[in-house]
Amino acid sequence: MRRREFLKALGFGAAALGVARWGGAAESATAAAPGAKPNILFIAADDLRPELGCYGVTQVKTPNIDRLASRGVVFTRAYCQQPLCNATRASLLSGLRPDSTGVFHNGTHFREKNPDVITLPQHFKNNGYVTMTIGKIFHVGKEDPISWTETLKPATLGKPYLPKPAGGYQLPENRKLWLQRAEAARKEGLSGEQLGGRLNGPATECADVPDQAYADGVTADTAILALREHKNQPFFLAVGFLKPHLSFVAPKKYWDMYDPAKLQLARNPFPPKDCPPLALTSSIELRARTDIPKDGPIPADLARRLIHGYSACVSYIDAQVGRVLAELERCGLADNTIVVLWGDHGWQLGEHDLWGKVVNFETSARRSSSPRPAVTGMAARRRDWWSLSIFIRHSATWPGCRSPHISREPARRRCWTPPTGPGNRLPLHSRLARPSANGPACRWTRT
Ligand SMILES: [Ca+2]
Repeated sequence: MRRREFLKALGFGAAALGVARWGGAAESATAAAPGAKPNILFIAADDLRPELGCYGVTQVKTPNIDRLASRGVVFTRAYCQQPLCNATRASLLSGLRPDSTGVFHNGTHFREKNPDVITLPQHFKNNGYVTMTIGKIFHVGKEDPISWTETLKPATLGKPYLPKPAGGYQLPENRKLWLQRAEAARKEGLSGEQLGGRLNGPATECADVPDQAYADGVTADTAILALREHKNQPFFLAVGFLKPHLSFVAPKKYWDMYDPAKLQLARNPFPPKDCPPLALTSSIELRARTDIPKDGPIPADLARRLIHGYSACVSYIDAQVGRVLAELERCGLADNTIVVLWGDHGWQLGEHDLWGKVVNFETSARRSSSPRPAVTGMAARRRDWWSLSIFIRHSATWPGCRSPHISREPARRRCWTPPTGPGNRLPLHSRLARPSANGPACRWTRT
């Protein structure tokens, strides 16, 4: 897609700027003033599969995201560069491929190898925006203070905090278990990945608590407060939700939205024919949970509970997205705000007998992407292929910025040279580094 086409897709054509009123049935369109700076609401969800109502999936209930998508552009063929949090987020936020960032694992900070890279929020900051972040945008522990005017402190809308979550849990028995494990790990002197591998509890939790009992409810509250405070200046507000990442913990009311007996289990719970073992994963992220067998098959009733929990978490963040969008309207900001919603990669929910990410199969590499243009009548579905870094590179041309996003792919030697496809077209590809290999997955066929 060329620059002009991308701008058109976002609703910003060369001739005129349409402005829509969020949530209203009747739309109004007005010409934007030259040089206007639309606000950016940049919402991320961790490990969110593109299995939402707006993608034609009826099993998962996401009315707020569906409503957002109905007024924007849905990318139905968006793929991550790498199905792992840190690598894909470093790629997305820098506009550079993993070959260029040098970030292939969760342990590397992208600044170590790219000290001068201009990130997307940094670009907006350099162009006169107030840039704010709350929750997980960069990978946890790999934050980038220079990108932000302000890193928001978690706050609630006057409601008291519940007891500080222990490992993200709220049920007393889960909190007790997690704290015991944490204390034991501390006495053993564990650190780093060893400590992280020990700090786990059960894979799911269904507690009858308010939204603010878990981090994402507080993140939504904090974003709402930020909208109220900064509504009179151009802003780039990044809101990073932690769910539906493991553990699948969500308030009971979101679990109650689903009848577990009606949830569809994976239709292909077996490895692909002739699949090399290197392409699979041990599902260690799930297996490390205290209530999950360390090996062997995942029983159907457990698989159903996991899918139930994942779905509840998706509906939980959908509700938080809805609360933030409602505030956007209440503050009178909806007419001049571009909303982008994205997931960092997919997740295997039993497909190919795998649970988790870190594989290159479709269900891990494909991701959610639904930028909402501030323009009337731009509901559209884009079936052409997108990768995260391409998406952000095009974002260099977003309105409100005087200069292009300056990150460029340095002339580094690629770890892997993608072959050409039909018509000498380069494929879109995801990759995943194993200790002994760097595994690419190519996609040529446009469907
Ligand atoms: Ca993730």
